[in-house]
Amino acid sequence: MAWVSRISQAFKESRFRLYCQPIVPIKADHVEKLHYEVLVRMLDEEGKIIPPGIFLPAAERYNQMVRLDRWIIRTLFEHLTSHPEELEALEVCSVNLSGLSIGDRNFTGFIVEQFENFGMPTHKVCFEVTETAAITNIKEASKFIRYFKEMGCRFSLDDFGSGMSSFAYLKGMPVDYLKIDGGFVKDMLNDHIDRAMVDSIHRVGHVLGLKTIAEYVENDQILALLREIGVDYAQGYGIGKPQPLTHRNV
Ligand code: G
Ligand code: G
Ligand code: MN
Ligand code: NA
Repeated sequence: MAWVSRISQAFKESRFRLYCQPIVPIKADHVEKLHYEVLVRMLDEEGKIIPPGIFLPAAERYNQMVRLDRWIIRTLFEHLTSHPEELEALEVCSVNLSGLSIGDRNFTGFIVEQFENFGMPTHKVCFEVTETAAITNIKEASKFIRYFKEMGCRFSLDDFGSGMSSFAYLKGMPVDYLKIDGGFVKDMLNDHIDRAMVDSIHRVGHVLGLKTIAEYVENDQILALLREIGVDYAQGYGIGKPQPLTHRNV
């Protein structure tokens, strides 16, 4: 079956699922509430998971990305507001937005409507925007970010260091968190260049007043190195794997 019909079929048959992966403070001197990133999965006709690296580019190509981002936000807000104990235990959840959604004329209005309809607290939502999406569409992205920051949401600049960004763009980006690209983090024990990249991105982030998050933290030695550098938060298989949102322990 062609991808365009596979994706619309998946919408019809409710075969998208929300997963979440914890983001934890590295220098925790006190217990904080939960922070996790929400990640989408698609099931095939037999219920097997199709990796996002496969279906997201297809969704993008066939104009289904904005629809999917909308589905994710609606489903997440509905889930959290109908489980008050989960919402209470939550510090903030990070939601990925595609560049296409940020550039979509009606997307801002849609999100505002979802916050209102569900009574979802704006301060419990953080939007993740990749540096590439932010910079390709810098005027729209800045406008979008300022609007929702004003409403109380937080923002992360995702995959920082892997795309077409430079530190110069960072200066004008009104975000709260800088996510250091996992590609540098996962090999930093053996690769002194990757280690220097993580260190540099972290330092510039801190000078700009941003909290830093390292992705792809796969083991305790990496975590120890990040603690030494001073990175604020860690996410990765060594901390916790993505889990279905509905089976989370709170
Ligand atoms: O979940 P993970 O395996 O593999 O995701 C791979 C890529 O897909 C990552 O870059 C991630 O940001 C992106 N991705 C995962 N979930 C979502 C989502 O809900 N929305 C968007 N826009 N991208 C997502
Ligand atoms: O681009 P984004 O940061 O949104 O992507 C998050 C993706 O990274 C998720 O798809 C998730 O499955 C994947 N991921 C999370 N932790 C690890 C890890 O420790 N190692 C690797 N290789 N991938 C990870
Ligand atoms: Mn992300
Ligand atoms: Na990322």
